[in-house]
Amino acid sequence: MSSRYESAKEIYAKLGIDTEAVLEKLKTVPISLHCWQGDDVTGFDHDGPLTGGIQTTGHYPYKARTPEELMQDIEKVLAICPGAKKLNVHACYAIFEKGEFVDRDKIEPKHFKKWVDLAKKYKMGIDFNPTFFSHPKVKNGLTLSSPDEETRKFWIAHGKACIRISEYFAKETGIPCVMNIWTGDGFKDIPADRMGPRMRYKDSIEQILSEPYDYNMVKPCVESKVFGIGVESYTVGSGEFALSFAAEHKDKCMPLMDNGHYHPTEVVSDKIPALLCFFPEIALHITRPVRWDSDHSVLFDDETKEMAKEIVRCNALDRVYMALDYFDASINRIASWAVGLRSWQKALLNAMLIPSEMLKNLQDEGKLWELFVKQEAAKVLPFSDIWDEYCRRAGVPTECEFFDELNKYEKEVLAKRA
Ligand code: RNT
Ligand code: ZN
Repeated sequence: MSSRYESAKEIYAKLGIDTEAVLEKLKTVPISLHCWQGDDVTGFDHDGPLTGGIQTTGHYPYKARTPEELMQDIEKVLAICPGAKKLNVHACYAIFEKGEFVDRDKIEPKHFKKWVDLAKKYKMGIDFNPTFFSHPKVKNGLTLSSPDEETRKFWIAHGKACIRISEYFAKETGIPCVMNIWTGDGFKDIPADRMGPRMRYKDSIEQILSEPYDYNMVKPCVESKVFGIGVESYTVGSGEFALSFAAEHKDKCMPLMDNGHYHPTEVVSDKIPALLCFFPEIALHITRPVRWDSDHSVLFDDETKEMAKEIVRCNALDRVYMALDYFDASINRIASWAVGLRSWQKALLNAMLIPSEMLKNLQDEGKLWELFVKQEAAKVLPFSDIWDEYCRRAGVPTECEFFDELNKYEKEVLAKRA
């Protein structure tokens, strides 16, 4: 134990915070690691471009090209980040035998066995996502909300297949599987009918959720979005749509908020406690939007800290499913992945080290300028000494060692891929 940790521990103890208890708790909180940062959301079931209003930008070399390379990179990220993790897999990451192929409406658990093997190796759960984009059956930009019945049927079948695969993940790992429904359905220009696509989307999701599953183990959620690239005028799955849908089907799904999916001055940190008043559980996609839903890697920045603070002080660590969702192709992808994961872990630790009870009391007693001063004081407590200790105990690099570790992997593994 470092002397810096010892002295920081005393400082926190004076504020009523038991750093030992915090470190013990933090390491049990799972964060879902998105497989799609490693290959720019490409997957293994198609050769076409990324569609659905999302975009990766940049041409940094060494992207993972095969399941083996992607898993190798994931294992590296796991090895250099502390704490509990889950894997987050998209349906387009189905792994087929040589010469085998089935379309997305026909995928089965066996196509994801290798993901289960990886998860078991690290005692992790798996979250899942049907892939309603980057596919020839996206017709005129629409999937589950398409007026074309054949198209809609195909995508409903895909959603149902994904429920069955989610159930397989939950059974194999013994850990609930969060299955997120997001589509990029929408229009570039002003639509003539806004309600029709939403009614069809509602019906489609209801049909998907009619596939039998145990809600204790399979946790479907509906992700909303304000707009996407090329889909600027109208999004079928808007904020109001997704929230209302989840509220109406509370016994079988929950809302998912992605903090890149709102107007720039809206903050998800404020929405978390609002939703927790009504929903037993909610899900998050944690990202960093820069001017648009750019999906930059998460940083230890103000809004990230604020989101974690809300989860912790609402005492909701077991009510909020936390998943990362960003994709940066402009820098070393492992660095982007791991910095994002560590940033969210830091944000949670930071939140757990804030004397929230004391601050809450000041608010309730109306001592607002004392609160103002003490909230600022809390920001400069010796957080980094606790974080370094957490990393040391987990056997992962501390901040000072981190770059060298990434650089070594780039030289020894990634650079050989070119
Ligand atoms: C897109 C959504 C969605 C995707 C992933 C790949 O804007 O955030 O969650 O990023 O499904
Ligand atoms: Zn998302």
